[in-house]
Amino acid sequence: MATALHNLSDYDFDQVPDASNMCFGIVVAEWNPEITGALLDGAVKTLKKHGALPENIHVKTVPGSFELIYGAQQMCKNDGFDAVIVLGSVIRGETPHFDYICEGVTFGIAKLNASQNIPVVYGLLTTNDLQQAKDRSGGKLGNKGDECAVVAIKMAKF
Ligand code: DLZ
Repeated sequence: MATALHNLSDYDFDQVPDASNMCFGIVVAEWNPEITGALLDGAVKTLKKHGALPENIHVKTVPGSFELIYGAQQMCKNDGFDAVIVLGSVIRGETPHFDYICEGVTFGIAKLNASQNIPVVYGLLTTNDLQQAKDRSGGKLGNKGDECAVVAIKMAKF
């Protein structure tokens, strides 16, 4: 699970299918906007790099990461999408709230994957501090948004 040696933006380009006929939904949380905005930039850029057309990338925002579940569920009802990506950033605070949000979102997205016909890609950064989130949203450890885009294309093909 450790990512300290793994750059989230590193992948084998040739192993990623062509996405020019694919349609994607992205749900992005407004909390920690500096982080989620960077995740979104990475995801969109990588989808386009593999051929996805701008008009086939549909982005919706939700207030916080907890709302990613509902947002993704609504997007799953649109059978025009080949995959849905959720992007959020939860940063540990002083109370146990962090644990409840992370567990809730993780469980909710897992449940969608088991119950819906569209893959839902889990792009939730769960970090101890802001620096760890920056490192994983375009910083020294790459961008989780890039990774999610690659996973979405592969799962859409699956
Ligand atoms: C309330 C809350 C807190 C404390 N922290 C975060 C966070 O770090 N990242 C995030 O995406 N959302 C946070 N939220 C908001 C919750 O996700 C949710 O929007 C509210 O609890 C309302 O349901």
